[in-house]
Amino acid sequence: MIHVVGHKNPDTDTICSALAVAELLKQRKLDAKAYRQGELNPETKFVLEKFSIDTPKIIEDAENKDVFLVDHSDKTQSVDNLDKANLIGIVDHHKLGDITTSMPLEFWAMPVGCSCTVIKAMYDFYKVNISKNIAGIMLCAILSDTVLFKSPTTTDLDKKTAEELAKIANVDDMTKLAMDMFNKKSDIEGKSMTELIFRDYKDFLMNEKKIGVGQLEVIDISVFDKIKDDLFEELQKIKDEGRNSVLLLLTDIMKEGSQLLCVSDNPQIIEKAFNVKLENNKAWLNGVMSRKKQVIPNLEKAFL
Ligand SMILES: [Mn+2]
Repeated sequence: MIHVVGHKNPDTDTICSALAVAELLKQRKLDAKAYRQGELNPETKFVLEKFSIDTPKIIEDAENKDVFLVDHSDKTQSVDNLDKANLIGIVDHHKLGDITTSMPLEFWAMPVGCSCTVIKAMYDFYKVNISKNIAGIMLCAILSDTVLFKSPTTTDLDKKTAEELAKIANVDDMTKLAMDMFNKKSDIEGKSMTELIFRDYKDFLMNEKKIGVGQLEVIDISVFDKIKDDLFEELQKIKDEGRNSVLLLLTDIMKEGSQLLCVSDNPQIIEKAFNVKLENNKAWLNGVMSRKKQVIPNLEKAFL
């Protein structure tokens, strides 16, 4: 059986992509099932409930399994023992990571705003119809990853694909659906610092240094004012586990920018990466909404 799975600390795109690819593989008469690596965030829970889709089961080890990866190609974000798995395929829209294979595989990657945009192209390629509920969660993934088409990662294909999926899913107000989702992720009441930081967090290896980058997208970042000291304390703990730097982006969906919180052994490299001066380990990054397009490339260049 093919285990379809996205990255650790799963977001809406990674979960919905695993479900959509597993469904496509089944339609292609292959035995496949979606899995997840970690707990669902409140936005993803809302999306699966809305379209009546069951939560995928957890996968912890890839050894001797047939695996199809979605939404990543970096080992640090993938399942343990991936090198002992049989990698069947990858669908992604990030930078190419460090995963390699010894066998030929199906590999779909496009520089678009969402993995589900690529997956829609796969459905079209195989001439497979998308069910109403799968179309609904794929649409939500696009709205989430592109932040309702505001993220600079958004392409015309994402917009066109979202329109097509909305028609199949019978969604007549995409903006309302997106705002319902963003309200879910803006509710941080009662959440622990660990849960918040790891909700959408990725580790990267840059010049042999481990760099962690988390991101929280909310409608108004003033919700974090009262807990910033606690966030910093937790960031320091995560850094002390053997990382060179840990960054947290507090992204304001309405102001279309992010406040950067950072603890680092090399703060001057972080300043160089974003061309800013850190004040009390913080800086406002105007217009920065996308980790993959506006944050990781800058960091990789600065850490070279
Ligand atoms: Mn994605």
